[in-house]
Amino acid sequence: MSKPLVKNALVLAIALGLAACNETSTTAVSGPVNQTLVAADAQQFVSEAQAELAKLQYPAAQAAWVYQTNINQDTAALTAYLSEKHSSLSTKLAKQAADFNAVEVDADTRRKLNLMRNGLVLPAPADAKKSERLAQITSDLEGMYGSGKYCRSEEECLRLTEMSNIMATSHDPQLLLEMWQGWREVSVPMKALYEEEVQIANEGARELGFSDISELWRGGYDMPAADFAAELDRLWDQIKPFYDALHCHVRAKLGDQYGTDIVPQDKPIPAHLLGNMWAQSWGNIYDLVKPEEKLEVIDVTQALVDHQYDEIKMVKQAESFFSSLGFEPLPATFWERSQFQQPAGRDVVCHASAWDIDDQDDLRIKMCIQITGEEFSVIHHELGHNYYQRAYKNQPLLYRNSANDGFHEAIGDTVALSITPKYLKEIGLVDTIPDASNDIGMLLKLALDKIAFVPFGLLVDQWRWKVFSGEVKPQDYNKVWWELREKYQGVMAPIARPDDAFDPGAKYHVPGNTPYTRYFLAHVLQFQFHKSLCEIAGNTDPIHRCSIYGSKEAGSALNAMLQMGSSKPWQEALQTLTGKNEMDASAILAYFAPLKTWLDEQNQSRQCGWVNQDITAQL
Ligand code: X8Z
Ligand code: ZN
Repeated sequence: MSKPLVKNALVLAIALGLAACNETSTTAVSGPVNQTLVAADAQQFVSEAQAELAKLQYPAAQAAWVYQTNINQDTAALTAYLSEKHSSLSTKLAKQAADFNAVEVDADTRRKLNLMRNGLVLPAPADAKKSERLAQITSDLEGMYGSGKYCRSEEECLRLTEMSNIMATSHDPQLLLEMWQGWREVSVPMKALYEEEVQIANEGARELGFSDISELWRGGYDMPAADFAAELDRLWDQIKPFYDALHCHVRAKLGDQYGTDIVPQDKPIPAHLLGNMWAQSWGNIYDLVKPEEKLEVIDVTQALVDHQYDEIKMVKQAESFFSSLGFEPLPATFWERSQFQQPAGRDVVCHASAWDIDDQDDLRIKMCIQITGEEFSVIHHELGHNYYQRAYKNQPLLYRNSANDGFHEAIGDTVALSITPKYLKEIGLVDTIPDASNDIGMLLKLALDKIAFVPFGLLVDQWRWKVFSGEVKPQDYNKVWWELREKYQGVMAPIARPDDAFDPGAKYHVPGNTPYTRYFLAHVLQFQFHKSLCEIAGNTDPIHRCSIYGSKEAGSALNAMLQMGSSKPWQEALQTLTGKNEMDASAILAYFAPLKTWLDEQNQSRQCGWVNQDITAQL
């Protein structure tokens, strides 16, 4: 997770982003010339800044941990206090870094100065009152999400974990609608706070010379912000035809299941029927959309239950995958300090995250693990963060981060792509490996998670960037959210939304202020990584059957990239592992290619695409 998301010191106030420009030379950046400063001053500034940040970062991380694993007014006050201190220090240093804009410095120092300036998520304004208010709101929103409940009656209140389980397993449209609506009551009171938060953080961004926070968020990718936006469009254009084919098939099958009154065949799909609270990944409805012919597809949830896996055993199993690649086992403190289960009697933020409290060995995950195949993958996802954090721990503080934030999100997922039938047999979770005639089932199940996610991964920040820039005003927050959901995902609200609804706030990363484009990138990158690692491992199977389990060669190639941290532009890190310096969706498309052929056959006589108020998408 990051902000787990991924939590480490820097990450508390500084995102997992990178410098805005790809600095490879020693030329000075433009800006007011300060005659008195020289390169040695810049180096000294960077080194002192890192030391100052380190001093505050660890207590701030500890306070955030205590808060998120025990939400109450005292822990809220402690985390707000320390995060304000850390955040105002980070912003002060970011401003000072700009003093060196016109000073000729070596490329390494320039990169660190850029990271200092561009790495903030919500910059604090210089005004102490505003800075304190920002920290307060940030912690309040986190707490509101973490402690959120929907009460069906005076006696029965449900938490997100329970509601998500119902969304994943029920096929009762009334019950699904109730859960869907109920969880969105939690975010109604967030709206005013969110508005205020955006306003204050925008002030902080302007003090740093950015037009608003969106410019900051888009600036962390070693390329101009406008080029990055174009990169996103390019990648989405590559994937969209596949997504449209999947959407068409799923809508038709849901029409069969629920009737075309509930699932009209020319409109977006109602958001409560896709097996997930946010309709972001659809693997849980595999049984409703699977091929007619009887195919053998491994049910990992069932296998875990049959083999009496508990939370710890699932994490141990995931750790042993990384060990098989040559990574050192996790430290004893990981097992002592992590939160694996939802504790009784107190509120916690259940949304999964990975933490690096001291930037050295105090690695932890925080989850409320469910015994399901889906959560088994999430555990690998989180451990991917932890192994990344450990791999770059010897870098200078400003480089203790991923190449770009998509890389951090992609590592654990890459490893999880190797949870193949062959691997499951090897570790004794299943007895037989289904033969290749069953592959369409396996590919469909995975595509329901991976391909279905892509437009959601894109739209969350498309919405936020418009909100931050002021293009979308508070009165239109919810309306534009649903316009984007319809445009990108072809998913619609199942019922008219009330005027005071703030549906984006029902997704963790909005009140949690975690940038989301990282997951879109991760879904592209993980297939690029998987392909390269499989080649390195000498795989000869079709790519969707490749597991890198046990390959020390693949592990060491992966580690070579991880240990670079953010010391080099991400293009170089990508090149190190894949030999290419561009993000490219052809790997994900190649992985699922046989499924595309199958989907196109299924859709032959179907009317695909969707129409809504503003947007017509025709296939
Ligand atoms: O938030 C996460 C991780 C933690 S970084 C569990 N993910 C996104 C989400 O849940 O919305 C992973 C995939 C997308
Ligand atoms: Zn993550």
